Amino acid sequence: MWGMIATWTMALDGVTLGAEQLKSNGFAGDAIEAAIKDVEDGEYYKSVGYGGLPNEEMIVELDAAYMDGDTLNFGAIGAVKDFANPISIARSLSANDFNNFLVGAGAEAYASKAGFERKTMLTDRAKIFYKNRVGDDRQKELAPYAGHDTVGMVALDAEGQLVGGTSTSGLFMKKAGRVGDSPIIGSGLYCDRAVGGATATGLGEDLMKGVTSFQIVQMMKAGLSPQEACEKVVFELDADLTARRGKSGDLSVVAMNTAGEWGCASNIVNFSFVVATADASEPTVYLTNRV
Ligand code: SD4
Repeated sequence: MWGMIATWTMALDGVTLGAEQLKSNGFAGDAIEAAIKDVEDGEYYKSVGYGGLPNEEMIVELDAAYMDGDTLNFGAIGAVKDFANPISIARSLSANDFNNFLVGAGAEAYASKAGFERKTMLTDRAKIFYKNRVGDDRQKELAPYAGHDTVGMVALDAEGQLVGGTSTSGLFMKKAGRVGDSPIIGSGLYCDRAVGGATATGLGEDLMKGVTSFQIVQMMKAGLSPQEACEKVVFELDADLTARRGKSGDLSVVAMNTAGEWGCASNIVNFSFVVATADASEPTVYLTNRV
């Protein structure tokens, strides 16, 4: 059995690439890196890599994480400017016993020294989005830009190895230095080879309040199916935040267990995600609606 699950329709080409590798007995970590790089290289995704929308200073700052469910090793970066493939930098940090999560200038110095490709990630198209919104957003409360599309993926390979990754430019118009849930192990991503993996997209500040991805994996460990675990964690967090604070931000999650069973849940309409499994002839895009 092998499988792969990813947030948002834009991941379809990347998942197709990753699934090809998994089908020919490739390592889940290689499938994750190839699939997320494909999304990072795409110019038209609002919250990932090249073309991702900038912060309030018109600078693209990128967050990413990689986690190996076998060793629980992880690598992560936050608020990194001008590198083509944050997921590859995160993956390389996962080989260490410490210094696994680097941010800002230190992360950039590490990536530069390690020879990762530098690239100007702000596109003309993203500048136009920025110029159209600047002025308005400085006065508004931070909110996820409508149509946000952070990528998070979990892959299970034929050997039973489970790896996950995330990559994002975070929230459009965020403050310089703001880091969301995506590189935070347990919030944006968690993988345990003995159980399964989960990843999240939405308002990082709220996803972090629920330590969302870790919770989903814990629920699966306690015996829930991936679908049950995703629904329990997302809908309980939504209800809890609404009861305590009068509102919840966008919360969307996907998960896969070590049997290749998968699940998803979202508190928004039309959250899309992509699934590839050994049983299906090709990767499929699904849409979820909260009922
Ligand atoms: C963040 N969770 O930085 C990310 C945003 C996101 O699609 O998921 N956008 O808070």
